[in-house]
Amino acid sequence: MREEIFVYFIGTAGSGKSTLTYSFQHWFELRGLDAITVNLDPGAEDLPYEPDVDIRDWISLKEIMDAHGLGPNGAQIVCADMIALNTADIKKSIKAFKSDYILVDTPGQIELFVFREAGKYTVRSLNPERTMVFYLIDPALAKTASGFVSQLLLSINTSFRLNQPQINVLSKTDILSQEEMDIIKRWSGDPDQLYNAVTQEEASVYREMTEGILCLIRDFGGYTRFIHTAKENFFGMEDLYTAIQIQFEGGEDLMSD
Ligand SMILES: Nc1nc2c(ncn2[C@@H]2O[C@H](COP(=O)(O)OP(=O)(O)OP(=O)(O)O)[C@@H](O)[C@H]2O)c(=O)[nH]1
Ligand SMILES: [Mg+2]
Repeated sequence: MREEIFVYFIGTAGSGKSTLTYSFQHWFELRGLDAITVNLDPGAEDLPYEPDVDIRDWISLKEIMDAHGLGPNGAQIVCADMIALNTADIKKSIKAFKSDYILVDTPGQIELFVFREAGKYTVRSLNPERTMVFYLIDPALAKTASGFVSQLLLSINTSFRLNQPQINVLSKTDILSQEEMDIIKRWSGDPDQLYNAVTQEEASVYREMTEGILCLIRDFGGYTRFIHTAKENFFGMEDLYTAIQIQFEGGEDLMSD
């Protein structure tokens, strides 16, 4: 049996991780392919899907808050570290499904998964050889050039921390006008246009810093193609799937098996 592929959706709070997890699994289902969903957010409320494996079965944010007298932020940190303590059980649960694709929805606060060691440990423990990260960029935070650059920096930070194949996804594209979309496309394809846009927005004192940051983005994949998604009509799902096939199957489509 072929080993399963882990697909992580990571991004800032509200960037659309849970919605994309739901849409992508639904897309798989409609094609007769097998994918399960894993919720790794102990504080998740009202998920748009019913997770097949749910961290909330092991860890409850409310219980941690009550037991340790913590507020939601402090409790989230304790929970994030507890995820790592439960990876063996989570892995067992996932394996029991014998599914080809494991779609992993990560905690709302990106820092809990990306900056703390627990996230890295979880990814490594589940399956570091067959892991792919889709980094979600929220268009609401990418409409200005400096906002867009900050998002790319967070994406690079995620790649630096987790060290896995990673592709940027511009989520919720339906909230952008055609003009806004065109501008973002220009920025993501042309370092000079992005540089000019940032330096026009910001005072000249930032020029040197901007140059350094844009070099970093250029050198570490910031100008690669984005996958565009939106929750209606499964927009972008085929592209996500193709990216996975290219990464792991050399472009061979598992649907043909
Ligand atoms: N217009 C539009 N709204 C979307 C789309 N995807 C998600 N949303 C909305 O954006 C909000 C956040 O979506 P979620 O999927 O919960 O985002 P998340 O990243 O899981 O959020 P947290 O887990 O809280 O960080 C919800 O109100 C969604 O309905 C989309 O493609 N288009
Ligand atoms: Mg979510």
